[in-house]
Amino acid sequence: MSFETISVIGLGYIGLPTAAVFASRKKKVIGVDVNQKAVDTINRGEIHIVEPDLDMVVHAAVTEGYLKAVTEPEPADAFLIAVPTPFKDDHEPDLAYIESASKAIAPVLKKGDLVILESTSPVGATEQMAAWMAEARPDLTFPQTHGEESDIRVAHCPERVLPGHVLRELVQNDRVIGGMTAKCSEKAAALYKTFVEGECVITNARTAEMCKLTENSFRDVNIAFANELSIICDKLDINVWELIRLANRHPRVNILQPGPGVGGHCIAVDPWFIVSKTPGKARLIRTAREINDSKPAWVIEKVKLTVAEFLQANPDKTAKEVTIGCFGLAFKPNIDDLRESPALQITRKLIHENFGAVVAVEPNVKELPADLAESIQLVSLDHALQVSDILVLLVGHKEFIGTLNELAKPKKIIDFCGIVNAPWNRPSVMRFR
Ligand code: SAJ
Repeated sequence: MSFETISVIGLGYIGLPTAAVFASRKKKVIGVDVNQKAVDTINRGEIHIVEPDLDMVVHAAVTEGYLKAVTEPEPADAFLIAVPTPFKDDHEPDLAYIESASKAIAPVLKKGDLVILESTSPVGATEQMAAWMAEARPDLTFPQTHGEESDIRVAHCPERVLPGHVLRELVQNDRVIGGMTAKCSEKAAALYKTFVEGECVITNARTAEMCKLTENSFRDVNIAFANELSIICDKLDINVWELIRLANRHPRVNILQPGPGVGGHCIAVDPWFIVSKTPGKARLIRTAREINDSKPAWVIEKVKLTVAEFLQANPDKTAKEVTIGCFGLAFKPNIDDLRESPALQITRKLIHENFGAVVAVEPNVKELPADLAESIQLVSLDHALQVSDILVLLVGHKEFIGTLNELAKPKKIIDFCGIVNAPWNRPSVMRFR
């Protein structure tokens, strides 16, 4: 099975690295994106997203002629769809991007082509995608009606890479291959073996869809457990990080870390895809979402309580004279991604409380996007330490660990991410398991 030309639809955090890795294996890759600016950037050999080393790989792929970006699909032997799958206001999955991507490639499909859905999707989305393509191309046959005899092969192969480690994980992680038929799986596995060094494990499309949702829900439930423990421990005057560290010494206990909430584009979204399909059954999964989503509000209450305590201890001051320093704005440690970030959400809300000033430190960004720059004052670590009366520690960036313990000693500190309350964390050993 040879794939001369591979098309990747959606050149975002998953699509672009995937396109670049295929191109680095000397495959002709056509990247498709509706965003003309992103297309132009890529065709200049540059990137519009932040991911370590991706710039070099894309630059090489474009200059050697293996990767080009376009806004309209062109014929190819395999199509990988890596578009966003957000949820709507009621937490129902929004498949509009998959619908428009599958309808956009339908006119260029030909007998023998393979279409893979990589976007994280609710169970049944791959069948739905195949139905949209079949409707647009009645002259071709699809697996849902023609099984192993179909002209077009369709599979779901969810991406599972961790932002910040995408290029390594794309190659090394095992890959779940969920074909709509056995031949669909076989063809999809052959495609991924172009670069995947992990195992390509074959299943059906529905199980593959559920598998990805299960992985992220498992992490969400585990973090919710840690977050619930942190609220309980706060009441009982116990250091939750020490507690978890001790409990994790048990050979069959492995609790994740509490924080100011769960952010990012995956873990806070995907569990809802299970809940929306089986609302009465997914009780634990829903509760975990609710616990994690309510953590920022709890953090804000704790800050307000601390300000009240501070004012009691400093009766000469008023709330208007209190400066709050927020440490970290990104959605998790050591990245520059501010989207869907609980730390950012908390900082924004604190600005609207009646305090004197709120300053923020985020060592991973040089300047804030325009809409944030108006409301949040971004300052250096030293400056924040100098001017803040209360230090609100929101993200365990490596720049804060160790340094903050020492420098911040005389200040009032509220630690929501284990920077000072888990002194065994050092940059060298700090990692998210
Ligand atoms: N978080 C905690 N405590 C922890 C670990 C994480 O509060 O112990 C928080 C982080 O601060 C962050 C959020 O959870 O706000 C999510 O971060 P993450 O590192 O757990 O996950 P993501 O969203 O960057 O990537 C996840 C990964 N999924 C799993 O680890 C099961 C990744 O492999 C997936 O490919 C990705 O979702 C995705 O695209 O679905």
